[in-house]
Amino acid sequence: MQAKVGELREKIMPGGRAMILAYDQGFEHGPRDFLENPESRNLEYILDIAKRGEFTGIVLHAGLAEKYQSEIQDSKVPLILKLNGKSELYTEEDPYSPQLYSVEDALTLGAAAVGYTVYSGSKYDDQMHQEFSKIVREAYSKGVPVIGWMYPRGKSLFDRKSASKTFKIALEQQEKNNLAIDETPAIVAYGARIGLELGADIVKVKYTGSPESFQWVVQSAFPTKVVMSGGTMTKTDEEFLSRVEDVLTAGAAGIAVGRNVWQRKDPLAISKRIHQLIFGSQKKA
Ligand code: FBP
Repeated sequence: MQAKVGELREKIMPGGRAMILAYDQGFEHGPRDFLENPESRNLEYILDIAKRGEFTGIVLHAGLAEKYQSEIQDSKVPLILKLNGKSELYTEEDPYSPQLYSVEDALTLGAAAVGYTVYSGSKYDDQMHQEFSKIVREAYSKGVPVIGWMYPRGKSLFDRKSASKTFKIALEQQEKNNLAIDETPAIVAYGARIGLELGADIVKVKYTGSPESFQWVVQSAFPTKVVMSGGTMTKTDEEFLSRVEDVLTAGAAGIAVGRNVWQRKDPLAISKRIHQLIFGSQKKA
């Protein structure tokens, strides 16, 4: 099974580099995310970007993966099935994102990998750590790589009530660098490390504001690979591209982003520039 995991890992991360298109926002945030570029509501439009932009994977929930199974296969863009999810409508400050589909469902849909969001720091984090670790064990027994969306958050962090030492370090970093608490290197690195400890192949984490701080995240997760999550669309293409450069400099494997690609006026243009940053030097080597 190790060989199969390696084979599929190479599919979504050729040569150790990943450029993944995230498209689970319709569930996580709702159709409001499509207002910026209304065409983005349509999976066929998104698949076309993924294919022509040479993305190494597309993240979907099971509904779309099932309805567009043949189109996804024809596109040859590897499917990454997101196994858990929650809507933004219920604004519980301690989030819990329950598992909705199984590794077996992912295999039936032809997925090359599975993904799961872990909100460490939420009062429900034990439940998510447990679900995630079971998914990892099952996925490995079936030869499927796992990506952890490692997003520490919850009331104790946001209300500044956490008594943890990590939180105290994070507060200092927040004040010094003007970052949100869940973007501080201490918190992001802890989330990434939990991903490693629970067995993830790849962890997807927030940007921490600089290549130096992101390097600590990459080092904390090693040998698990790290990809940067996108967040809301930056004002300019350059701003986003410079983040991509930063994380690559820090040793990240690449990115797994959505809105910063498909909300733009010309998603393909930015995709090509991202591709050049992630794979350009590799091809020359
Ligand atoms: P974006 O690049 O659009 O931010 O997508 C990355 C992602 O992790 C999605 O996979 C997920 O739907 C969303 O962010 C979750 O966003 P939030 O941080 O608001 O929970």
